[in-house]
Amino acid sequence: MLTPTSKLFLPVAWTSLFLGAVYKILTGDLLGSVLFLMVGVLAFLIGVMLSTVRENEYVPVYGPDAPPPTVRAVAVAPRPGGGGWPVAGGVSLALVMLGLIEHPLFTWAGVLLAIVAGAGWLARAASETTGRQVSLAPIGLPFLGLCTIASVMFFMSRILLTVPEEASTAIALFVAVLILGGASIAAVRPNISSRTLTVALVLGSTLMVAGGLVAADRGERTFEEHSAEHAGAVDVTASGVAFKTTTITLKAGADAEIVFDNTDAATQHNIVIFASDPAKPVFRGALVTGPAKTTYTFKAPAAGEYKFQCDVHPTQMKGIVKVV
Ligand SMILES: [Cu+2]
Repeated sequence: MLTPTSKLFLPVAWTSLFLGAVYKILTGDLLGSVLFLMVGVLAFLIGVMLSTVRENEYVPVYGPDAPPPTVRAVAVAPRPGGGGWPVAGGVSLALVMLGLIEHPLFTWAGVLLAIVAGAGWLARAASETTGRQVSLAPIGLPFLGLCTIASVMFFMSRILLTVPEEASTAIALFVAVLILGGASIAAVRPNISSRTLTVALVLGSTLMVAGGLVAADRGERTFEEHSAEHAGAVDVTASGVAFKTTTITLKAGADAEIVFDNTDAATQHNIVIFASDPAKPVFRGALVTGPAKTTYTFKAPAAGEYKFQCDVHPTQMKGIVKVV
């Protein structure tokens, strides 16, 4: 016979099996459908188990002439359980599973949390059994401090590496002032309620973690620029008192790299880039006596069209620089 609780779990089981099948058909993703399957099987097992355990859900029926039930005295015992630790254990398991799908980082966070939850749970169980309080504060507080510092470093670094270079300095300063100022206020005004402090801390860390995750997802600014820079290194060859490349394309504001190959023996060439007046160049490369090769590195100017030429042979050797 079905109990009210099993009537809750069995539909959950069918629903997740159905959703798993739909998910597999729509996306073809195996891991996600396995997760749905696991939830479904778990809900099914719980539902079956609950449908056999009925004693607590149905009051036994007594006849009208039955004697009143005997009242037994019960000893009041402390409520068993691990406080919040089982919940932390569950969260750690969820993190480990999330790590399998999303990012190994979640797995490490889950393993770390599992260790903490295990230690806390054991300490709590020991206190309940022996009646003596086991304090984890001497180990727990430094550990918590280290974890906080590490996570602030990690998430803030993700944010700072993703936002534009100029904004990252401002954000770093702002956060530093915020932390220092907040800690100072909390230190000199002990009458601030712990609720206010908790709300502020939870709000701040949620913002930081959310921002860090979004930033980690978007990727690092410097990484992208580095790869673009190396892929975009421009080769310019001077041969027979002429540039073999007459159009150079650069990325605005990026670190530009021009590999200049002068093949003319005993002849000096260089590259000077300017908007209109060669006397006011945005970049002037050193003269190279051929045959020799050099690499010019400089900051590309703002977007626009520029000219380039050789200082020694300005009429024969010239071209266009497109900065996009
Ligand atoms: Cu020249």
